[in-house]
Amino acid sequence: AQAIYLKDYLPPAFTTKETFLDFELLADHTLVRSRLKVVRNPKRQDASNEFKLDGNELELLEVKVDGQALSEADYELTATSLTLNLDKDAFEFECTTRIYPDRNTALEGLYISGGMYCTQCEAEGFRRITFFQDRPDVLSVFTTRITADLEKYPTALSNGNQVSRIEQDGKVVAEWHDPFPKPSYLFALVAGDLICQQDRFTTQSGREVLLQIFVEQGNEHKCDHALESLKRSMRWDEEVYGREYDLDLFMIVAVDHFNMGAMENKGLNIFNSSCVLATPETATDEAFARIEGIVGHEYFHNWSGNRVTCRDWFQLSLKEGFTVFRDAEFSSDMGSRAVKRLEDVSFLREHQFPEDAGPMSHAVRPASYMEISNFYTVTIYEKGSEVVRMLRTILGAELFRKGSDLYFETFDGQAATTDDFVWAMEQVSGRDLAQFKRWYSQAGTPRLDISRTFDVDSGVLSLKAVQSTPTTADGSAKEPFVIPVELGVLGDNGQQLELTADDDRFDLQRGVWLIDASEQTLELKLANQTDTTPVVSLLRDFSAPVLLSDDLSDQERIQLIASDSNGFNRWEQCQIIYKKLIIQHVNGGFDSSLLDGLKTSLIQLLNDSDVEHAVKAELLNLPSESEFLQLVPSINILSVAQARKGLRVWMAEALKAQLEQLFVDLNQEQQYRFEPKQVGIRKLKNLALEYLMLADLSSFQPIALKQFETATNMTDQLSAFRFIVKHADEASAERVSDAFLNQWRDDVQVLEQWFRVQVSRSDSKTLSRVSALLSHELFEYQNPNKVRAVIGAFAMANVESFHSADGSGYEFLAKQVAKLDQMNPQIAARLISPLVKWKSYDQARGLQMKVQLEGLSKLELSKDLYEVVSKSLS
Ligand code: HT7
Ligand code: ZN
Repeated sequence: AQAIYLKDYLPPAFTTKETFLDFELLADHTLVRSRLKVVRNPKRQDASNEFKLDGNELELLEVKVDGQALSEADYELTATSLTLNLDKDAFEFECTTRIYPDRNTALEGLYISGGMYCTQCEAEGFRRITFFQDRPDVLSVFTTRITADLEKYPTALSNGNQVSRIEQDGKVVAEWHDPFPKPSYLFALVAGDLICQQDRFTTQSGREVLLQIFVEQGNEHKCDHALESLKRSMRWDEEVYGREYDLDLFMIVAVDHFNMGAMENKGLNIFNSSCVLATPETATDEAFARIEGIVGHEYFHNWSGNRVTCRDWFQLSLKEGFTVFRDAEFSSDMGSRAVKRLEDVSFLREHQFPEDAGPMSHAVRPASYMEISNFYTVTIYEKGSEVVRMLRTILGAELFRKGSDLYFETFDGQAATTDDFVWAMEQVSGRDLAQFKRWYSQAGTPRLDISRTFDVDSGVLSLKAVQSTPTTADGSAKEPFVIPVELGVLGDNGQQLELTADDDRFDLQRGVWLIDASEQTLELKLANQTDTTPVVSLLRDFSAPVLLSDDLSDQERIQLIASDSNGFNRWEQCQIIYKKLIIQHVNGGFDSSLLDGLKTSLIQLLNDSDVEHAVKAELLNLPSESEFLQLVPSINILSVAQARKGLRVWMAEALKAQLEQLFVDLNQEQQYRFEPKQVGIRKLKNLALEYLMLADLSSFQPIALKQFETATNMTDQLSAFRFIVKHADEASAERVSDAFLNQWRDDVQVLEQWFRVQVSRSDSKTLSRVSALLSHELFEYQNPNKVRAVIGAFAMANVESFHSADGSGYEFLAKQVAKLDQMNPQIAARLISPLVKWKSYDQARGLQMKVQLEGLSKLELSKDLYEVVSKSLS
């Protein structure tokens, strides 16, 4: 497999302006006739006559140029392209291809999910439908005709507006036109027998938009939350970004077989059904929040992605990083800002930091790739969002909004780059952001060390910052980043101290320090006399994606937990203490004086009625095992898991009285609503229940069982189910599992949760249980959600069993990945990721993982899997 490089980018010699597609959906194949209006591309400087189209697994039946049929001698046909040499300024190109959607298990291009036709074209799926310039810098206006059996496929949809629909001779012929030029990756087609739920939205300029959600029969009662989320997203984008929807129709279709969460096709979003369908009885609060976020994310792409798209796939974060940032702000505005931020930071540290330290490490704007599907990563999405967040922190909210307005106005209808985005921010702020752009071009997580010196006589607090970034997979040396550090200086009881500073890199008003050198010092003069070195609250709200170390004592951290006005940092100081304790345990045992201090502050927090319920729950959540791999090289992951468990048990016992009281106070029956206060109550109540089970299983298992049996919403039922399966005796776990399956076997979304919970229990039979699930009558290898729920959840979430010392977990995963690679390479390449970071583990485990990767490398692999396996072994 060949790598593709950003430095080789060249605009095509020709560009397609109009695309006419005619799909005939036949019983065992589909005929696709395409007619393209092509012109020379003004962006290309040389006089090339090459008209190159991409194609993959297509049967080519006919090619015409300006109405003349071509013979094989007139073009060059390879397994992945069709190339013509045309000395013309403009021409019409036609071709007919035959494809087989029912054999398409890769779920890219046109495929069948549960009897319904649907498409997934991003990134390079369109070339599996017809020969086309399948690259995001070719934008054309699409007109699509679909002919299908009327009885089986009465719903026939594509992008834009429906221009006609005829039902005749048992067939439906539907024609759609999308007036907005778009790249092929935003094309969509759906045909099935679907039910639609609809609503209306009036835009800020007074236009009426019809909103429709299409689902399989029987799911129509599960659309309300997604519809409401859509309306909230539309209003939010108008209010916060001044962006209005541009078509008269916005459609969402739910499909069961989907490689990712959802897809922002223009006017016709396609969603993984687990990311749309919800009722209080079948979906947890977490699922409600995820649906709201994803509906928002896909909707926001209408501007950040569709109206302004990407020039090439190296610019993927231009749309994804920005859109994740937009959806995170949307979710923060709809729910709890503090909770959203700390959830996102935990996710980043758990997944993106290890990626950045591993063999698949890449920059937010990568320099090369083999298979673009492998680059839909936490770096492109989540770190990309952090980069946009830093831009907002540096510019301030007002200038950032001006910059985004300028970006949308300037590049509307065009394919842009991350440089264009930063250019807009430079224009409105007058700042030179050249050095800041290293966040786009350099991979790696910077280490930032900040230490204090305090001169009592002058009242000057000096902060010395040292930054360095370890080498990443590409081996390049790292230049200093521009790191915005939000900070506050605090007095003994947590009050913010007044200060002055004469430093152009410090914004006194907003408390933002820009660190742009390897070493840098900031002098802060305190307005009032103090005798002791003041406490600093650093990197507030996680203002930059770095690994910070500072010189705060345990006592000072405890003080911050109690009194920092920045909620994020109160949580962060708890996390630092938890990490310290867990590492202590791995090395011998907990420091009891630190435990005492922690206990006092946690009790104080739990009793503080000003702290949100959800934040209290988050404060009691421990960092995941994977965060320790970055902190202590070659640490034994099982020792970390045991230490973590030990700390949880200690917390459960130390806080038992408070947790019991909370459980009683919060366990009140109320009509389910997805709103922040209720969500917080359920989160804290269920967390209390799990801790109480850890402290006293015999007393609290019956309470969990009662909650399982009587719960009226899935949040409470699934929590109880999960706790019993994880912590109770085997017989009880089996009993509730059977009961849950009997209750929910016909509900696809709940069934996924059942699979997940099944693989979460760690005991000597785990692996045989996981294997048995793969032969379960309700399991399907062809359904990525089920694969993720069984194989993915086992490898990612059951640390103790997956990493068991005999290596059986690794062997199991490698075997499954090899099998899946034959059906769905994208899923196989994603699923292997727990093995990829083998170098971060202790030597014995690392070797066992490596052996499995080496075994895979000897097989005939897809391009997707080959890239990941070969990079991890190099
Ligand atoms: N932009 C979408 C990406 C996506 C995707 C990529 C590769 C393979 C399958 C896929 N399904 C969706 C989703 C998003 O970020 O909004
Ligand atoms: Zn996206």
